Formats: sequence, structure tokens, C-alpha cells
Amino acid sequence: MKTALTYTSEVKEALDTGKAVVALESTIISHGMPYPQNVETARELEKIIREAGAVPATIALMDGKIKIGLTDEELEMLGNSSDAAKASRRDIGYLLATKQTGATTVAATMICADLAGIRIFATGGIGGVHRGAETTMDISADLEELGQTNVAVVCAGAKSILDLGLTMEYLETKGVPVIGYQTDKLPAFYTRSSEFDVTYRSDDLSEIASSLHIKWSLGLDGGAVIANPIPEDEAMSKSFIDSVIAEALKEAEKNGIRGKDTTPFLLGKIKEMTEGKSLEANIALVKHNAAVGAALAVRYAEIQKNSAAE
Ligand code: PSU
Ligand code: MN
Repeated sequence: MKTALTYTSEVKEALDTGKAVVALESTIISHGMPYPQNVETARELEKIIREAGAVPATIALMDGKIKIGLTDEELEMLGNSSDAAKASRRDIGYLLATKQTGATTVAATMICADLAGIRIFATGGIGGVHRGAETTMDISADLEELGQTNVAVVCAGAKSILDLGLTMEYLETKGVPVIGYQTDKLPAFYTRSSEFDVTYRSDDLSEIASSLHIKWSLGLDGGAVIANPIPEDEAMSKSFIDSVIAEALKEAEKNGIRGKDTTPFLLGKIKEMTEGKSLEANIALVKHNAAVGAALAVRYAEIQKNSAAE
């Protein structure tokens, strides 16, 4: 076992016995949602995953360690602190060496989950190719990670703060399947669909688990996006959210927001401009992803057990 990693006893036991485990990221807690809804949501996600028969592993960097699973106090600390760094691939070594608190993005959570042997990860949305990336080169490290690290990310697609078409092209180039769970179209986070087709649609989590097992047993390294649309009654109106996003993008441009600050800035603006409605939608879709992620992890663990017995 790698010495930089520490596990809660619940997660350790689950990993040792081949039980289903679902990784959860922490940037969504520290930078994606305000306190106290962030901590409440983080706790509810863990509960949803346990109720579905899997074990949650919320991941963060603390005290020079990669924490695989957080205690309740650690969750509270992370959600209530204003100085947790947003930690992506490039940040992990430095933040561990300097013992800073790092809230892991999708990319960093994938890396840590992979180190711990966790293959299924549930979150809200992935980063992607930003609009205007042809000049800014702002492309999330999440995409690069999906191209190389063996973790499946259950999410509600990506927000249309991004260029969803270019994001799909990038994922295609990197060999990342985007599997629509009960959908033919890439979900756009707040809305159930976009104009872009997913790579495959599957309505069957056992089939998805099997596709992951086969991909990785063939040595085809890299992740997968399992795109799960926001529940119908929680989805927002497309015209409304589109106009809000357009406004938020203008604000970001006006304020000269760049680099890792762009996504949190846009999320905050959207929440402000929708008077909290976007936050409600965000919470609803993450919970849904946690439930689907747990069910997928249970199927995946069954396949692992059966193939080890063969
Ligand atoms: N999208 C969301 N909510 C989030 C994020 C993205 O709807 O909280 C976070 C995730 O942690 C994701 C990160 O990995 O932002 C991407 O940031 P960037 O675009 O800087 O790579
Ligand atoms: Mn970026």
C-alpha cells in the first residue's frame, strides 16, 4: 500500500474485501457549493451510497496525506474553510509536501481513486473545453485524465459554460467513451440534453459495468464518462439557464478571470443570478449520480468477484 494514502476503516475494509466503493470529489464541496449546503450535500451523498449497498470514499489532501474517505469532522472542516486549494493533477505533489489542504478536482480525484484501486467515481459535472479555447487554450485537466486513468466518472454531463461540442471531440480523440445512461444525448448538467450525441446509450448498468471490465482487462487505459441526466422534475428551463450562462461568461471576461478561477467564478455567478435555483438543481443531480454510481459500483464489484473466481 502506498504510504501517501490513508484510509478510513470503513473504506479500507471495503477495499480489502472487494466490496463496492464509490469515490467522491472534494472541489465540489470547497469550490462548487456554498457552506453549509456543501457539507450537508456531501453527507447526504455518502448516505445515499451506503443505502445502495456501496461504501463512499470522499477524497481530499490533508496533513501531507491523500485521504481516501473523510471523517465527519474532516468534511465539516473542508466545507467551512476558505483556504482549501483547488487541487488538480499538477498540484498534488506540492500540496502534500507543504501539508496544505487540497480539495481534489475530477482529475485529481481520479488519480487518487486509481491509486487506491477505486474504479467508480460519482460527481456533478466534469470540466471540459472552455468556450473560446481556440485562443485561451483553457481545456480542463479533467479531459487529459480521462484519457489515461482507469476510473469511470458518473456525472450529469458538463455545463454549457463549456463548449460541449469541442469537449466531445476532445474525449473522442483521447479514446474516452461517453456512455449515456438512459439517454441518447449528452446531458448539459442543468438540462437533460444537448444537441450532441453520446458515444453509446445504455439503459443497463450491468452492461456498462461489463464494458468497463472488458476495456480495462484488455489494457485499454483511460476513463469513461457515464452521463446521467438530471431528474426531469429538477431540470431547469434551457432558455433561462442559457441566458444566465451567457451573462456569467460576460462577467468573467469583464473581470479578467483566468485559469483555475474560471470554473468556480462561473458557478458562483450562476448561483447568484438564479437566486439559488441552480444550486438546488446541482444538489439534485449530484444525489442522482451518487445513487447511479453506487448501483454501478455494486455491479462492477460482482463482475470482479466472478472473474477472480474463474
Ligand atoms: N463543474 C461543476 N462543478 C464543479 C466543477 C466542475 O459543475 O464543482 C469542478 C470539478 O472539481 C472539476 C473542476 O473537476 O471544477 C474543473 O475545473 P477546471 O475547469 O479548472 O479544470
Ligand atoms: Mn481551466
